[in-house]
Amino acid sequence: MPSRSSKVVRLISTGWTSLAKTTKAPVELMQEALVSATSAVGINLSDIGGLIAVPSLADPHFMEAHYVATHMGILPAKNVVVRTVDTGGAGPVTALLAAKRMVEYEGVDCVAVVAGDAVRQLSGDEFLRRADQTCYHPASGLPSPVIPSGYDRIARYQMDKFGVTRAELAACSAVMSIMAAQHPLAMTKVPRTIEEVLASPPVASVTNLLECARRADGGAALLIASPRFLERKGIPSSTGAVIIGGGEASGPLYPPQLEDINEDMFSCEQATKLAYQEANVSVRDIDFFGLYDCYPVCLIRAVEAVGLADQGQGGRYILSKYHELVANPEKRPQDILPINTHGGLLAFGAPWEVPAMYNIIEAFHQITNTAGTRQIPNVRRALTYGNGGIFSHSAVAILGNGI
Ligand code: MLC
Repeated sequence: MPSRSSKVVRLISTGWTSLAKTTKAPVELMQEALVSATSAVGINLSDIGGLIAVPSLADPHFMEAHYVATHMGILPAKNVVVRTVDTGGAGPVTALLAAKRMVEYEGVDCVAVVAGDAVRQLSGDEFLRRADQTCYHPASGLPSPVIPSGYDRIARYQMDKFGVTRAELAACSAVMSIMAAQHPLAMTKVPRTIEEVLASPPVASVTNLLECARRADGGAALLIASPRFLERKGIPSSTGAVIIGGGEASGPLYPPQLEDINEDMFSCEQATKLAYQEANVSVRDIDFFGLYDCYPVCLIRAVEAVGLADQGQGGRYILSKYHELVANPEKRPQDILPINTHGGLLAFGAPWEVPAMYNIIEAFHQITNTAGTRQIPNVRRALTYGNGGIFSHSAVAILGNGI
């Protein structure tokens, strides 16, 4: 474990906007979230020495971070460095780890990470036109909608190779809806059943509408700082969570044909292994998991990668948790399943590349004991995972309470 030395880097504050459909531009959502994060710890935008932004789909810009920093008046300024990170939906976690390195090795004392998008603002056709382009390649053989079709291919691989069932896939959405129903900001207010998920309109061969990441608008921000910054600003040194380790790995932008898929294309296992190594922890040390769940197979593979279930058993694990949740309505969901207490992409809401921010923010709330009715008792360490493209990038960060 890291000592309380000058090398300790903390996630000191988080901020976010509502996920309701808005007419605001992504950059405005980012600014709203960032101002909420800075005011929570009594600092100003001028205190920020570094900014990392992830690009939006609704209003993309050349050098997104420079655009955002200029729009917000963070630039021009001396000694401010900004960077755009593009690892798809893994972006926020990649950015969190990059911010840690900026503090550790580049002498930046306070770094902001921002993400925002407004994909609900786009018409369905326009959203698909843009989304289809992101993971498209003529050799992929993926029909529109390209992203759901890509995940569908992986779901079929998982069914063929490991015997994952249709009910196990649907259970992921049902379980996430049970979690979301207890979060005031979540888009999904009412839990759904496996039967309802299976009865929703088909989008691809083994993927229905309620098994797709839920399109949303929204912005989110993180503040990462050194102990020196906290001291200078008179902020208590134990504020927030310590970033204790992380790992990343990559896969292809689009999956091979079904018959050619093998385990080589996946990257979450390697990213998690590296993160556990750097943080010097194992699955038994993690009290909360913020796992990417844009489609059920992503969640199923994630519970296996982090070690909550053996390889090929992730679907069974989630289905058994669904039955346990339904059979025990008097129990708090987080006492049955310490995963995505906010409801994830499938049920909380998914503004394109923003959602891994929510995994991090929920981990922050759990670690700082501010998760309200969703609080898991005594959270000492939390794991957050972001996935980009169609299993094309995995970033895993482990946070701790510093004790
Ligand atoms: C959709 N709806 C949901 C839902 N998904 N409701 C509950 N839970 C969900 N998970 C609702 C919508 O709110 C809407 O209701 C209605 O269903 C129709 O949805 P739509 O999106 O307006 O429909 P349509 O235009 O027909 O498009 C359907 C779709 C699209 C499946 C093609 O929604 C889609 O592509 N979704 C996936 C988005 C996605 O892939 N995101 C990136 C994930 S990959 P109402 O009442 O509002 O009409 C990733 C990695 C990365 O995260 O790098 O990005």
